[in-house]
Amino acid sequence: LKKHSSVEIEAEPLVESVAQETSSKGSLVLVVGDQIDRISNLKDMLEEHYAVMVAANETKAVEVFYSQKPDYVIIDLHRKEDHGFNVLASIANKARHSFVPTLLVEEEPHSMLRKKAYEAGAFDIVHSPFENAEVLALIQNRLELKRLLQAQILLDELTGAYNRKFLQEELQRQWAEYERHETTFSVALLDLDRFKNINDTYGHDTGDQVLKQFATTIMTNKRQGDFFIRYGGEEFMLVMPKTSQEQASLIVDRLLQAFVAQTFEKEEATFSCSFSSGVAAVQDEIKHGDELISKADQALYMAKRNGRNQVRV
Ligand code: GH3
Ligand code: MG
Ligand code: MG
Ligand code: MG
Repeated sequence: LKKHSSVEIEAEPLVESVAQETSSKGSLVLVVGDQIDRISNLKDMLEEHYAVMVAANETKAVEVFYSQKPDYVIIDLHRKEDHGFNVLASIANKARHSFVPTLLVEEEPHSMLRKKAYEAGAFDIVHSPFENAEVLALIQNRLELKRLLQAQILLDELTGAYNRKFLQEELQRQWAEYERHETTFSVALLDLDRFKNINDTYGHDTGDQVLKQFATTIMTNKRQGDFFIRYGGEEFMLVMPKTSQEQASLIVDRLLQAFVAQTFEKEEATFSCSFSSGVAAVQDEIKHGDELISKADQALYMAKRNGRNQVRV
């Protein structure tokens, strides 16, 4: 007998929403300053927890900031205040918009300098010499906030899947990777079957619960490193790096089996749900991410026409 998991719609929360792992490479901290002893103290302290890059002058600092996209920036003002403030001025806007906190290390505390620094966009200021543990805790707090804010703008609220903003960014990353190394990647569109019926029969709330459970099923069963995105109402996408069309179609088929094996219970009724999927991989004739999605969409259309509950390439 095949084991079926069953989901009580009226019962308390379903499975807790599953967070998708982001790339776990840890945070990158950029340290700006030219006083060797002070910088090496900072570097030693940080390197136990983060990847660290050092920029000794203004030009280098700005260049590294825009090319390496650090998660956190520390500017050691030392006595050359102007350099520090110039760096801050050059990065402040971009840093704010990508939630990158900036920390100034100052040598002589005076409030006008601190006021100027905050106005220029600095998040925090510490006075040197400082307690390593305290500054590390400060950085950790700020990085945690950055992570939460970023999650907020890239995740779909209902399902916890990534949103389309994330999709755009990820497709660009995958495309760049493909052009550089010719590593193929695949996308799949997943569209719930006859979902309107579920809403019409059991109500919108139940429809929402099914969407959540669908997302949870995909996120717990997908491979680590694949990205699951809410593309539209009841339409989702899986981006599979370094994956051929054949592999991708097998993976999605496995996800489909996992999903259809589940039953939902609403009051006296028991029902299950399926999805249809169209898979496409990058190939020479595809010149743009949109073309790839449109190819997957055509395959999805065929899957629907052919009776639903299936994966097509
Ligand atoms: P098909 O198999 O052809 O895809 O049929 P379908 O009924 O799934 O497709 P259709 O496009 O006709 O209907 C999709 C429905 O999904 C209509 C819309 O109200 C519903 N829907 C979209 N987003 C949400 C949502 O967030 N919550 C709920 N409950 N329903 C949603
Ligand atoms: Mg439809
Ligand atoms: Mg549908
Ligand atoms: Mg649809």
